[in-house]
Amino acid sequence: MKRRNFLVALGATFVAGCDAISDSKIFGSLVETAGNWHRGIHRALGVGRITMAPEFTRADISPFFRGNGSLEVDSDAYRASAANGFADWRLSITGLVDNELSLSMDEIRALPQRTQITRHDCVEGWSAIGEWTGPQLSSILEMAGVQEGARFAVFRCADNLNGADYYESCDMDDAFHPQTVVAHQLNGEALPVLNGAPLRLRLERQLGYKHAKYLTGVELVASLDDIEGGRGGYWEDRAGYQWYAGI
Ligand SMILES: Nc1nc2c(c(=O)[nH]1)N[C@H]1C(S)=C(S)[C@@H](COP(=O)(O)O)O[C@H]1N2
Ligand SMILES: [Mo]
Repeated sequence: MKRRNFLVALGATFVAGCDAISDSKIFGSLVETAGNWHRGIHRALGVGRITMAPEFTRADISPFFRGNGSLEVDSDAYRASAANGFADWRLSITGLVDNELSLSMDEIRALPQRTQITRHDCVEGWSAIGEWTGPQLSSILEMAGVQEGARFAVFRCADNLNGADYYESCDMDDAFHPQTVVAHQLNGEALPVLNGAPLRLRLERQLGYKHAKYLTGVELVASLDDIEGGRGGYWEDRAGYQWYAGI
């Protein structure tokens, strides 16, 4: 893909920050990776065009953002970490990256932040609107340096649900989408335990089960075949939920 088309595909938010890094090694590796990104039905519907999930105003925020699925992580280590304000929590970035990272909460809070008010739609039939704050996943992946051949981001979680670790995944288009955020705040407060403290993914163009809570790691891979059940997510492996859960 030509560099200009690549910029158009990424949209204005990313372009604004692009000049500074356009000659960097990181940018070069992103451009090479871009050739692999255009696959899948959602792309066929809107070639090269970035679509944004609707955003709302503070007046639209739901009075209570309910929890669903795991409502905490059932381990002494998690409870100890929570009691300590998650000061020891780390987010690892591994797999097909130039530099594996292990980020502290302070490092995550020190990155440029995005705040967005979006509607969460659960496949079970409820919705809630909340204001999420955190760094864009794209800025974290740029720091790590995406290697050629990376096609999916796998999201690792601390909770175990009915005997298996929760996990999710998305393609590189969604990983670099401007509204894909590693959130540490809900409605201006530290993320509640119920909603995935201290870190949860926001993947705004897709259904609720894609928004991994209790996030511990992001792993870039070439294929999902060898990850857990091979279908890209906890519910995809068990209940036949769609991997691309576009809203
Ligand atoms: N780690 C983890 N992430 C998860 C889940 C879970 O059980 N564990 N449930 C998913 C589902 S089905 C939904 S609808 C949302 C619920 O987010 P909430 O608890 O903030 O409402 O989280 C998603 N992410
Ligand atoms: Mo859900």
